[in-house]
Amino acid sequence: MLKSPLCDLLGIEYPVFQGAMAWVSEAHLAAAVSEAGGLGIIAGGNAPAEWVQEQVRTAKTLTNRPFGVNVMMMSPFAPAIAEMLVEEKVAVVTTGAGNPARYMEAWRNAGMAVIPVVPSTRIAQLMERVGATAVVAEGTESGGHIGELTTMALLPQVCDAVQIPVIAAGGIGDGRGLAAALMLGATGVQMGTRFLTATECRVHPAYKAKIIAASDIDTMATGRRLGHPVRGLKNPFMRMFLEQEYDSSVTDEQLEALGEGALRLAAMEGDEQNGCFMAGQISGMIRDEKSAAQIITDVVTQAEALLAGAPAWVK
Ligand code: TUI
Repeated sequence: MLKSPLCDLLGIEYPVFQGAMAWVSEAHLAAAVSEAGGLGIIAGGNAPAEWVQEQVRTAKTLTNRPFGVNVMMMSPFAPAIAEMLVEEKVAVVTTGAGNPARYMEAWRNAGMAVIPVVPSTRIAQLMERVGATAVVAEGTESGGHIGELTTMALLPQVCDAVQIPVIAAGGIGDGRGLAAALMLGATGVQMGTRFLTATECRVHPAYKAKIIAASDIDTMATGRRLGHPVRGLKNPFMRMFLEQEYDSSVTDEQLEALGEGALRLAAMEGDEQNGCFMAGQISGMIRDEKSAAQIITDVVTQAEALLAGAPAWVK
């Protein structure tokens, strides 16, 4: 049976997180993943604290197991969400797209596990210093807001740089990714794109269909000029954005404005023309929709078989 210290640390059965996805991972998906023995994570995204609180309360009615909430640090609602999470005594908080140092003391005093997502060893060490329980090292293969390093290069370097547990994210879609991540020093994995196509995920059906139809080369990153690149499926919106990005007569403010609301259009309306379908590079590996429980069972079973066969490599 596949177990890691992360399971004991968080009281979960399998070392598998469902990555937070703004406009996508709400109470039903998160609760299904936690019920299946992983860690489901509700995405705060840019939503108001009241909406996130509603999701937390719904998830509590659907599972007695631990689940998490992600705070997107660039959100104007981040301070209110941070406070609400303490009130609700959420088991795990993950953070993305910024530095959560100012909330760390309140969260840790409330007994919460705090697990920032980091794109570099420098930020991993900063998070450890300010009291993080663990970190998610996220490679550029991920969907959404990304760093520059690949998971293959980032993960062992983060593992060497900090003493706290490291969870791998980016480019992981099946048991091979889980087994490899453990070999690179991780204590678990986080998957976003794989869980976006879970049966319990309430995203627009066109979003799931686009991921299932995607091949290995069907994602691209835009927004490098703005300092926060975003990976998503190639489509008219992403091509238009890239074109504007290379046009020096377009100001950064105009470019930022172009991106606003595009993720909502993808997730809620399935708008192929104007939506930003954030997705990771493993989109090409996903062939079907299946339940969160099936995803976890398949990933864990495959990793177990690979790891059990590993002695054959050593003569
Ligand atoms: O946060 C993510 N992925 C995201 S957030 C998101 S919502 C969004 N929508 C439109 C534009 C931008 C965001 C969609 N996907 N991943 C975790 C992550 N965190 N990647 C990179 C970072 C990060 C970056 C800088 C973490 C910390 C950090 O610290 C900088 C500092 O303040 O020192």
